[in-house]
Amino acid sequence: MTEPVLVPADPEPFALPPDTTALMLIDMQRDFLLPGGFGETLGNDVTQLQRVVPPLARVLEAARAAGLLVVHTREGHLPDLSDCPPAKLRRGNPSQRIGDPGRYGRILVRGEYGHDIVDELAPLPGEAVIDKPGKGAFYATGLEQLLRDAGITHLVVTGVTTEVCVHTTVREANDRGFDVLVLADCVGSYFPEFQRVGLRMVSAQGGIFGWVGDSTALLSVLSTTAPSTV
Ligand code: TIU
Repeated sequence: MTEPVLVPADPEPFALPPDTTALMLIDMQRDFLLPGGFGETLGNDVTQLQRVVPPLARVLEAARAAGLLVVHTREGHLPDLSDCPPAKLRRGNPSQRIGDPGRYGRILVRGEYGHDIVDELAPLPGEAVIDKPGKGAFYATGLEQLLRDAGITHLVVTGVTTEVCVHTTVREANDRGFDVLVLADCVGSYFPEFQRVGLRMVSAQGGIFGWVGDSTALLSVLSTTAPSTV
């Protein structure tokens, strides 16, 4: 059992216990990040999300080296869309809908190229990949059981988008008793103002949903931890 390390964060340093902390990468999928994917069909500027990849790749490498549990998630649906609520399918006025053929295969459908994670952050064999039909990673998935079975108490949350799937997951995790650190430069929104306010909403009111730090702060302390051998 290694001692917690203190990560500089708002509203106060985050005491991170390396043995019971998981790194979560939310929905770093081609459909959200690449031109022509689902994100762009919703009318969004995908370049806003691409800046997340380099710092997150550094955090992923450091987390693996420190022996943290790594959990990737992917938003998407079964090929027959039976797990996609009709309201989600109809929502908005996208040029293409979930399940339609897109530049990277059927949009947000499991097994398609666009549904999978960008090459730079590809899961290693053995890393957990949680497929989720909703915005939150706990809803209708085995995530909570996986974390409990692994003895996880703390989460470092990264990914896209800040105010949608990251926020929903952070709130779900907070209600389940996990301590959550969000890395500001490793989460991304299509909307700069949502990025700013979304992060403030996590750490305001004494950390109502969790803590907010950044990759530099985490990397400075993770490099001092070694994987536990017991
Ligand atoms: N549209 C948007 O901002 N996000 C999503 O649809 N899913 C996730 O955030 N992953």
